[in-house]
Amino acid sequence: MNQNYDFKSVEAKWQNEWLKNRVFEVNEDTSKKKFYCLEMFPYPSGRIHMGHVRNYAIGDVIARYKRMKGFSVLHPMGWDAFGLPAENAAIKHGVHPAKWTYENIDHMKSQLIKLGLSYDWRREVTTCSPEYYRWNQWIFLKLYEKGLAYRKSSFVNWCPSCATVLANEQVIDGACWRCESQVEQKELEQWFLRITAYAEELLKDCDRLTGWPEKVLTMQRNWIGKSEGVEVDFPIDGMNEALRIFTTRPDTIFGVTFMCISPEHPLAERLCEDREALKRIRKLQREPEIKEGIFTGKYAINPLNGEKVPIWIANFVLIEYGTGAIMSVPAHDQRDFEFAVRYGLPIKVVIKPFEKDLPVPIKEAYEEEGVMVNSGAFSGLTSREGKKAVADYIEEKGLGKKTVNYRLRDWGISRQRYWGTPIPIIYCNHCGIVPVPEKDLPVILPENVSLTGKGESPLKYVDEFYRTKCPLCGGDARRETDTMDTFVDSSWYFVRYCSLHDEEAFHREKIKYWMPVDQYIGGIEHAVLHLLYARFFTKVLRDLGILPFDEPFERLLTQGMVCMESYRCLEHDWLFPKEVKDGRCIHCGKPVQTGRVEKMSKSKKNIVDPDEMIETYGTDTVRVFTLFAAPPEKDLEWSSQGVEGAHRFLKRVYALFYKHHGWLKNTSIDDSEARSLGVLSIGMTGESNILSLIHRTIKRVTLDIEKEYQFNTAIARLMEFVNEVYSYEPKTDEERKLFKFALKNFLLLLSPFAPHIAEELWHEIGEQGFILNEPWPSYDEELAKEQMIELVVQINGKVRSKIMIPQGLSDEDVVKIALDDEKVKQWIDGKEILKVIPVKGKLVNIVVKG
Ligand code: ANZ
Ligand code: ZN
Repeated sequence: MNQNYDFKSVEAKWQNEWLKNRVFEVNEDTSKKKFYCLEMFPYPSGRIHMGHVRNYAIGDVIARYKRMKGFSVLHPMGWDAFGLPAENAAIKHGVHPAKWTYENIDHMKSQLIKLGLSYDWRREVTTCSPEYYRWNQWIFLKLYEKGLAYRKSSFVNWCPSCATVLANEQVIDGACWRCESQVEQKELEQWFLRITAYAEELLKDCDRLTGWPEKVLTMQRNWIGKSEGVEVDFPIDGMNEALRIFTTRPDTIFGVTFMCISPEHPLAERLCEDREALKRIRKLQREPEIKEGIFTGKYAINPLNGEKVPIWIANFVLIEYGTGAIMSVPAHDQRDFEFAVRYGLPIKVVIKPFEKDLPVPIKEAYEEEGVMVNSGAFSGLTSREGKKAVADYIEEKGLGKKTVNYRLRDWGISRQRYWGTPIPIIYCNHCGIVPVPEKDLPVILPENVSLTGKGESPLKYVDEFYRTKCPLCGGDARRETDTMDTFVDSSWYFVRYCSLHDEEAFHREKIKYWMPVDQYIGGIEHAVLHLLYARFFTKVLRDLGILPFDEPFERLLTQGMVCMESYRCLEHDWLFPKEVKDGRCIHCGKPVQTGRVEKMSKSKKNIVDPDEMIETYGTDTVRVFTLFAAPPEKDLEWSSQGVEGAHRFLKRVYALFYKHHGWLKNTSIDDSEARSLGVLSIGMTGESNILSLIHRTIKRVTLDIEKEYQFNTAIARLMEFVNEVYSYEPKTDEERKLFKFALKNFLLLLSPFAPHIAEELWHEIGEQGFILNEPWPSYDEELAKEQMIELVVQINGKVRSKIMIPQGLSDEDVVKIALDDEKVKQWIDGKEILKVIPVKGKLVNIVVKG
């Protein structure tokens, strides 16, 4: 055995062995229960960053643990390989997006292999390959057949800087989610997927997703945004026409003082003569800060009280929501209130608070519940009763009907981009829109294009692609030149992993065995977009008879961010951590300013490069650090001391085994022998029994993993174990046997976290086969019981309390327990503590003033 922990050769050796022996390749094994562990696949941007490392390390621990627990584990990886950055790189550096993408994939794959991740690479999915995207196209055709894919002209969110359409979900506070430019409105013919057809089911099934974080479910529910209300027809004065509005507050209908319609409303042009004004309002749509309107000169009649109210066109009324028209009740809706104040429109109170009166005039809208007033026969009802009573009345009299509305919009998937899946549609002058016949799939993305990055899709200028023949009449026709939103690619990739490349994409048997994903792991930034689309596609594929279930992801873990403080020099701006030495800039020697701890980002240079870390400390250290520094769902603060600490721990593990390797190799012991020896209570120190120590450790580590994947505390248990046995010297044969038993089990527990060193030491102590194929150790409740000892607490030399505590706690924990003790508190409360001295985990001396 090598005396030093040579992590480089150890890690390279086992990565090689694993690949050579194809240990991560998995096939359907009906004798075992399956477990599908999936991490969100990365965009091949060029290099792995620490966020990836954390995401995949978490997944790898789960996969390895489940494997040892006897599951047949599917753990695949792939590339979300279409997208804008490849095109931007092409424009900037003159490389073809395909070349750029595939080179990045090569490099990143080698990085993932160096992380020791247990992927079955035979299943690698690359979304930009025709053999993958042909199925995007196939799904699109199926959606088209079912009327779930359709084309319409509409205003779209347009990012002028990316020169492309953005989905509503990709617009954050009016800005592009990628480049943060101000988003504009532009009218285009677009393809849409009818996700709204599944709105109710997507909402309802949120209740079933008990393995998802509540936060994510709330975001999904809000995004779908179901609201129940009524549609009411307001006749337009002097026209044979009614204005239909949607409201969730029929109880306020007697307070209507004006109406507002969207500038896109079909009646807008007929009601408003001033075309210029209308144009101006249109431009201001989706600018939540601004409230602009124009009076049409026309009036509507409130069907409940016959009052005539003016009709306005307002920028804040959305065409896609409800009916695109609203009844405005300024007294009870703040937005209407501000509009009324701005344009001097009347405000009429019809809901009074239960306890008090509203000021006259009111200073803001009263939006709470209350009692109806000035509301004819309905006055006196509570607003809650009124909602129902007025809605019933409206239905009875045929003035309107109760309806449900969803915030969710259909998903616009057309992108004026090159690097994406071609939409399999042909336009023929005679036959109109013609879907590409299934047998002609895939529609291959041509390689020879010139990219400008602006405006229309570059495919328009590739004649061989653009000009084609109509599959129906054989006449001249054109292909659709837009490509699909890349979120289509990631909406079903988890299904593709179930079968191998030379097999069909939707292999029923294999899908039935592997799906759904048991554990999905990824960033919270995908809480609405990706996860909602994937749920939608799952339901669509179910309805096509392909998937025999309703939801793709049983459990979801959203890991926290990897954060770090940033450094800035007056002279040299942001600095990488390695450009700072002793608080000074290494370039100019000026003191640096330290910024707050925040997500690692290139712009602030508060990043550490995984490759460098692996080079210096090894993969196992990087894994242990990221897993130990915080529970998976919490943010993690990168610290070089922390990395050093993780590295020291592994070195200590290595040294411990090195110290004993001489006899370990030739000593063997199994479970039952260990038990019979264990009752002899051979101890290290006389109080702790090594057999119960290892059982306790197995129990704690297992429970920590089982309960919410608390890997940080699990690793802490392993560290405690090493501390306890580090200086133990077994003397007799029996003591040696028991110690070997403990150490062997320790390695099993360590192996999901630090697989390389565990594998190495496993062989060094004379065990056969790969440790990763060993079963996870089990524990005995009786043996795992905590051994309690009495902790004595002295205050100023007098014994003041005796507390029973588990043995083997750290000094820090013991002090905490002592200070929290009720009896102790009585003696120290309000006094200044001068000193606290823990002694061997059994005694705490507290010295207080006075
Ligand atoms: C009258 C009223 C009185 C309203 C009141 C609210 C408060 P949710 O809950 O999100 O569904 N609304 C309806 N369609 C709209 C559109 N296309 N653009 C902008 N606003 C629209 O919101 C429903 C409420 O939002 C509706 O109820 C309507 O205003 C407004 F004291 O009608 B309410
Ligand atoms: Zn035709």
